[in-house]
Order: sequence, then structure tokens, then C-alpha cells
Amino acid sequence: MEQALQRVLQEKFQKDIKDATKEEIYTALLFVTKEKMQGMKANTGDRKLYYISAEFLIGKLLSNNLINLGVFEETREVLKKYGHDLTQIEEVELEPSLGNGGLGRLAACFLDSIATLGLAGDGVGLNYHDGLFLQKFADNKQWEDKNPWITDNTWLTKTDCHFEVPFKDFTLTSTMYDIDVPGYKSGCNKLHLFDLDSVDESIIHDGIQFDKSDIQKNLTLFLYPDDSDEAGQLLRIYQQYFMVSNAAQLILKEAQERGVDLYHLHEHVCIQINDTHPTMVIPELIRILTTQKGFNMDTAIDVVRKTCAYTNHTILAEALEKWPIAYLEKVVPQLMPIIRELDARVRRDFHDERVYIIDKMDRVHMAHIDIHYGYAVNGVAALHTEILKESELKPFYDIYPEKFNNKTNGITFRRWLLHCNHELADYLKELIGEEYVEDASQLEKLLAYKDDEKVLQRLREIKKDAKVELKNYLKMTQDVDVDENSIFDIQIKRLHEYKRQQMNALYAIYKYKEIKKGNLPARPITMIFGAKAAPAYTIAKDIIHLILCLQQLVNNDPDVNKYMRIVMVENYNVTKAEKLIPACDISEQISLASKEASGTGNMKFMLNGAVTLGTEDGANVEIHQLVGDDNIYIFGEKSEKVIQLYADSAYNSRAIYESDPQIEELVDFIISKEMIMIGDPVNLGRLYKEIVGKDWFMTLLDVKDYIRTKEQMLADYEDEKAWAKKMLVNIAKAGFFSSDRTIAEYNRDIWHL
Ligand code: H2P
Repeated sequence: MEQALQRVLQEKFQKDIKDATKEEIYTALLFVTKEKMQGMKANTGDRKLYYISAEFLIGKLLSNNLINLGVFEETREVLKKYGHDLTQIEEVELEPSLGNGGLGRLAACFLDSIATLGLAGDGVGLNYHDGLFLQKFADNKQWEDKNPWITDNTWLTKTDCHFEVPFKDFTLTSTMYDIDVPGYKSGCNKLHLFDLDSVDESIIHDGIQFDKSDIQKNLTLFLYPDDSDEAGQLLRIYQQYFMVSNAAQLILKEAQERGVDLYHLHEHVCIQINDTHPTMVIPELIRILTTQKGFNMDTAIDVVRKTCAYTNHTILAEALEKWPIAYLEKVVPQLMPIIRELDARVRRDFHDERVYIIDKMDRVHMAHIDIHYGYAVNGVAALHTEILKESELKPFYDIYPEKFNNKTNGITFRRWLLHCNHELADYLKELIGEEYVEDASQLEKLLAYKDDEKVLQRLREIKKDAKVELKNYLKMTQDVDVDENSIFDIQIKRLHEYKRQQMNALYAIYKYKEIKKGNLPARPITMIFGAKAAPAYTIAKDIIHLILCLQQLVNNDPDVNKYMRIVMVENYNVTKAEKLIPACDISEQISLASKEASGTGNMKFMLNGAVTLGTEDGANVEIHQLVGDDNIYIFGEKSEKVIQLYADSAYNSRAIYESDPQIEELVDFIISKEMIMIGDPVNLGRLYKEIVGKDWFMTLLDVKDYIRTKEQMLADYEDEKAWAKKMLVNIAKAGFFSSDRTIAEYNRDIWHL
């Protein structure tokens, strides 16, 4: 590494390592690493996977790639020798803004594990220039700005691969960019990101406004552009079709180059459809096979059905896309005859309108296409898959029980332990050896130390060091002060009412009031939030407003700020998560039971020694089973009860509010004098009304049990040894959540690579 770095620095900047700037070293490292990856062998095989996804939240890549190439330590040492610090050099890298939340981060973890397991599998997505917006706080509100991340020094490599993508009114020529995905001590795969040369960032104005109709200029500007109007929905259809038409053409081209007889495509290729955004790949493949490759309709459908598999990530109706036929006709009329044919076949075979593709309102149900015309359907945690089978997708499960299977999500330990928490990773190696890095189940060996005072002490020290690091980072980035001796209670995830950040805010109100009354906690608590709200999601933005107002109120009140602080991290992203997760004591996983398909933050926190405060939802259920009652704090109503309440329309938040003075007091505080002085009465008033009058995700149902359980946790934290033991058990039991395990299961049951 030293020689290579010297050489490149000389060539590019005529400098020695010692004298080079951070930017120059970063550029040289990028160059050397890219060179090394190009020299790696590609993962190959007779069957190849294409993982199509609207999001790949890959995070910064330098350290991750160095780790996977096995040169991380060496690079760190070389830099140290010349007076440089790798952590500072990494700051030069801009985080690719190609994802939103768990869905996109899962895709990134999966690419890492697919490559690590030596499987031939590439990602396919879009190269959004400004990705998800950049979040800024002003006036205690979220504002959106563009988030350009593509500079001259990126991991992207422009290829000479282009395809023609036909839309109703014009045809666009794509350009494919590649990012190398090196496996840990294994071969390399690719992430293919399609783009359009004519995209023009200068059309963005006033934050993230732009002309939604100018497709040639706007197509790959943003991930999830606002779709609250027709132009926005049409743009999303343009994006989706552009993604899948490119994917389909690439897949067929590569298959033919490998000499695959397309009539046997399914024997050599499988396509994983990540959520419904890539669904149109099914009719698109059928279209190309029938119009360009000489297939008849029956055979094309048969081959495509045996090639595609679908992952469902949510039961929320809003996320199960349904596109009006009229919109599809405006953008991709060539697909409509095929979609109608697919629907006709369903109607012929099944006389149940719940499973039709086209509904009475002339909308196309994308998930229905995936389920009928794919060979596998999976949920992402045991409970989620059960709910799909027993309620949400029951009519489909009754038809195709053999298609349904569960694949509990996972995370890559390379990024979420080795990279983000060196100190813990090294200590684990010291205790139980290096094997856990490649075989995560080995972490269980740690259990042998669960009563070893020295080990427990060391785990506490490591946690404390991470808290100090986070403290310094928060000071540097947001100029806020936190106390490393306080309990760090963290909720970081996309903002959504079902994830119930608003319930955590009600706890903050409770705590504030208690402290005001003189009920002082044994130890201060630092409540940390990080979340972006979709720009058109009004109530989510109101919740951010509430949290930011509480932050101002609490942190500026001298009676309170000694015992409690609130920090809302600005522009929460992967880089910030990497600092927050190692420092966490209490992991907030408080979604309404049945609504969080899995969650993956819960796994990252556990692996880094945080203790979960959660509902019996998503993968929390599996965490609970693994660590046992003593090492997790579970509260709230269970999913059966919640599903029943919805079915009977029996939930009434106003009745709870009116009959419980404690709840009434907490909710009323949202529109109290103190709050209105700080905040915007419109936003606070609207949120208040929403919680009292609707509360669709049942905050008031669980809030008291939540407060009680959190208070118990704070009290239990004071028994330092017992707490450290919980930390240890959580780390030891996290092995199951390695994405290497998840991917091995996908491969065993679905892909057969
Ligand atoms: C979603 C689900 C999570 C799940 C993740 C990956 C859509 O992520 O809600 O429960 O873990 O996919 O399967 P998110 O809410 O973070 O955007």
C-alpha cells in the first residue's frame, strides 16, 4: 500500500505522503483502491443474480473497501507513519445519497454479503445526482436542499454500455455507471447505476424545486421526487421504467454474451425485485422476449415467471404501489397490452377480485404482478411473513403457499462492527479470536465471559469511549454539548408515524415535567433523534417540529438541562449512523406492533452493545427470543391485538385522551404556552389534533407502558455490572443477524446460485 500510495501521489500531485493534503491522500487512496478492485477476480458462476432496487444506501466506501480488500490496518499504519489519520481523510469523501432508509441500506448490506459469499450477483439501480434531499434545520423546522455527491473523485466508473429506453413521446439513451463491490476476502461484483447524459442539475431552484415535466433534464435528479401531484407520479413511472428497461436489456445482453439460450434464461439468471419499484421488469422482459426475441406469449410468461422473485418490505398500503392505467398509458403504453394480458390470465384462473392486477378503479397493483408472475415471495422477518400469509396477502397465500417464505433481514458486520467500532471489534478478536468475522455465530463464544468482571468492565469502557467520540462529533458538527456520563437513548430511522417518534417525544415531555416537579433522575439522559421526513408528509414534518421545539425548550432550561438533553441530528445518514450506533445505551424500536416489517437498526445497535427498548414487532421479536427476557425491554400491545383493533375499527384515541389525565396532560403540552412561544402554532396545533382525533398508529395505546418501561430501564442502568452483562449477551446473540446468514438463506431457498 505504501508504495502504491507514493507512486500515485507522485504521479498526480508530485508530492510525498508526508506533505500531501487530506484531499490529495483521499484521491490517491481512491485511485489505488479502484486499481486493486479492478485487479480482483470477478465472482462468476453458471447462474447470475440481478438485485434490482430503487435504493442502494451504500454509505462512504473508502474504509469499507479497504476492509474488504484486507488492507485496512496496513493503510491506517502507513498513514500514521506519515502523520495522517485515516478517519480525517475519510471526511473528504461525500456520502453517496442513493437511499432513504432501511430498504436501501439492506440492499447495500446484501451486495456486500453476496460478494463476500463469492456469489455472482450484481445490483441494478439509478444514479441519482442529488439523491435523497439534504436536510437542514431552521426555525425548528426541516428544510430540504439538494444533495450533490458526484464529484470528479467518486467510486463511479463511466462505462460504454448504453441502451435505448422507449417512452411514449421519445426514446432516451442511457449510460451505465459501475461501482465495484469487493467481497471480504473474496471476489468482486458490481453495482450498475443507470443515468442519462442530459440530466441537468441547474434546473433545481429554491431548495429542491424543479420542472417535473422536463424528463430529459430531471429523470435521475432525485430519489423519490415528490409524488403528491400527477406530474410527480408520472415522473416516478418514468424513473421506474428507465431503471427496469435498462436492467432487462442488460440482463438479456449479458445472458446472450454468455451463450445462454433465452428459452432457458431461468436456469442461468435470477432477478430479485426489491419492493415494488422494479415490478415493471416483468412486463418489460415479456415485451422484449415477445417483440424482439421471437417468443410467443405463453413461453415468455413462463420463462419470466421462473426468473423473478419478489421481496415485500411493508404492509403499509401507501407503499404497495398502485399506478393508474391512465398514467401508464401516458408514459409506457407499450406495457399496457402485456399488463392487461397478465390480468386477463389471473381473472381466467381465479375468481377473486382481491387478487386481480387491475382493480375496479383502473389501477394496476404492482405487488400483484410480482406475486402472480414471480416464483418466490418473501417477507423480511418471521412476524412480518406470518402477517403477510395470514392477513395482508392471505388470498395470494391461499393460491400459492409454496411461493411464500421468510428471510429475516441482516446487516453486514464489516461495516456495522469492524468499520464503525474498531475498539469493540478488536477486543472481540482478543477474547474469542478472529473467526467471528467470517462466521458470525462464533460471537456466542462471548457468553463464556458473561460473569467475568474484567470483561464487563472493558465493555463499559469501550462504550464510554464511543460516547466521548460522539460527544466530540456532535460538538464539532452541530455545536451541541452532551454529557458522556449520561445515558444515551437513541432513535434513528426514517420519520414515519408508525415508527412513533411522536411517542418518544411524549416521553420527553413526561421527563421534562418530572424534572420540573423536582423528581430528578439518578443520572442524566441524552435523548438523540435522527430522521428525515418525506417533503410532502405534513404530519411527519410536524413531528420533527415538535422534537426541535422540545430540544430548544429542554436544553435552554437551567432547571432541566443538567438532567436531560435532546439532540436532533441534522441530515441523518449512514455516516452519522456509524458514529451514533457504537455510542448507544438504549436502542429505541418502538413501532406499533405489526407495522415495522423488520427493522435493521435494531440489529446494528444490538451488535454494538445497546439494549433494545421495543415492541413485539418486526425482528424485535426474534431479538427477544435470542437474548431472553432479561436482556431486552418489551412493552406495548401485541400485533394480534393491534390487527384486531384495526379490523373492528375499535381504536379511539380521543376516548383514551379524555379518560386519562396523565395522557391528557402530556398531549396538551404540545400546544402549551411554553411550546407555542417557541414553535409554530399551525404545526403544533395540527399535530395535537391528529393525535387526539385520529392517532392512526395508536401512540396513546402504548404510551403509558412505554414510559413505565423506559423508567425501569433507566433505573436498571444504575446496576452497572448487570447492565454490562445485558450488553454482552446482546453482542453475543447478534450473530444470527449477519447479512451473510440472510444471503446464504436467499441463495439456498430462492436463488440457487
Ligand atoms: C423498510 C421496512 C423495515 C425493513 C426494511 C428492510 C421499508 O425500511 O420498513 O422494517 O427493515 O425495509 O427490509 P424503512 O422503513 O427503514 O425504509
